[in-house]
Amino acid sequence: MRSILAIAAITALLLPAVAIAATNPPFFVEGTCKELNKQGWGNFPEGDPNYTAKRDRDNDGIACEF
Ligand SMILES: [Ca+2]
Repeated sequence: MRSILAIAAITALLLPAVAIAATNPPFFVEGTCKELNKQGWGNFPEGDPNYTAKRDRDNDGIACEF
């Protein structure tokens, strides 16, 4: 019983981190903005591994806007 509670507590602690990580990949992913947006990824700020000038056509510092 105690181990089940420990697993539940650990899961509750880790879930928000997983949700944040799933929002945008922390590494560069290949693909066009259209493809990335379709997967729910986008709005990459400058400095993000997925920010490139090519993906920021309006040059406002945010790539692949939704
Ligand atoms: Ca932009």
